[in-house]
Amino acid sequence: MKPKNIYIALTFLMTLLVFESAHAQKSIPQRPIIQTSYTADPAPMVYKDTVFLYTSHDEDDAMGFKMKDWLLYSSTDMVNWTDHGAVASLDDFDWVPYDNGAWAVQCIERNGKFYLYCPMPGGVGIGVLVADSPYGPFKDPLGKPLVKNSNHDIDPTILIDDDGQAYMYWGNTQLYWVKLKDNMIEFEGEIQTVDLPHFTEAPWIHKKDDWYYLSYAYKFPEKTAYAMSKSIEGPWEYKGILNEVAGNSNTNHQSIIEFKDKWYFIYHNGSIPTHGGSFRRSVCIDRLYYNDDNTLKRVIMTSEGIQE
Ligand code: FUB
Repeated sequence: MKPKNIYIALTFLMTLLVFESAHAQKSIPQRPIIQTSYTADPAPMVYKDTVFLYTSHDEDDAMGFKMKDWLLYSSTDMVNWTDHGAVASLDDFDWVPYDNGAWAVQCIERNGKFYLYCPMPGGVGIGVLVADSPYGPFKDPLGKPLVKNSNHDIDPTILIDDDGQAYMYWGNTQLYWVKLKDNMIEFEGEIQTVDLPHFTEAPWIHKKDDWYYLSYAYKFPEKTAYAMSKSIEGPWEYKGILNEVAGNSNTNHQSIIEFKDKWYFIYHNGSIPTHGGSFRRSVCIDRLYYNDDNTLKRVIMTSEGIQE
């Protein structure tokens, strides 16, 4: 090869390397907390001195949503996580007609029992499983959906208020809520609707002091927005964007907890190198902070995540 051609080839190679390296940096916004499975839709439950993190599970070869079971991880410091494997799956519901559709769950404890609310898309509904331990085994006490209200019955979020009344919010494009009886497996009263700007899905309710916060996936690709209220029954006041689109994933699904006097914002992105994406997602965690007027500071997604 002529020296001039060698020079051109080397210049081309260097340009390619610089481009690839810059691209790789950009496509890894955060090192996910779990590197051994694709995990999405994080639903943490603080119980005693432990965070139990239930997640959806994207299959390794998924090219669209391919989700069959729900995984559990636990931590006592938000840095080190123990893998408990799959604690529930679509097979736990006799009435579910398919083997792909294990979407975003949430688990909540009441009187020593653990209730896992499991949405199945396409109008199949939201089922509930019950166990005596956060690790399961979970059983279906109803043998039918708890919610079968519309084609939008996904993404349940549950909060037991200080007076003991339990509430469930859920929905996709339309947000619904209903009171639950003390047994946690029946409705009390009628299903209500709430309208929030550009509500897509993934509602999550949390409470701090005397404020209720309703965060949700906003538009598509999904950012996270939130609203606040002095009552869990609303009216809700829209407060703006809480987080930007997270790297390399069209969906997001946030959750917010306080653990050992710190607040955390838990979400998913598609950042596992090479193979991560909108259908092979990974759970990440960053800190959440409040302003003096109780509104939320916009989340800063970091590449380090939680380190201490
Ligand atoms: O993981 C399946 C669906 O994608 C969830 O139910 C939504 O919140 C979105 O994350």
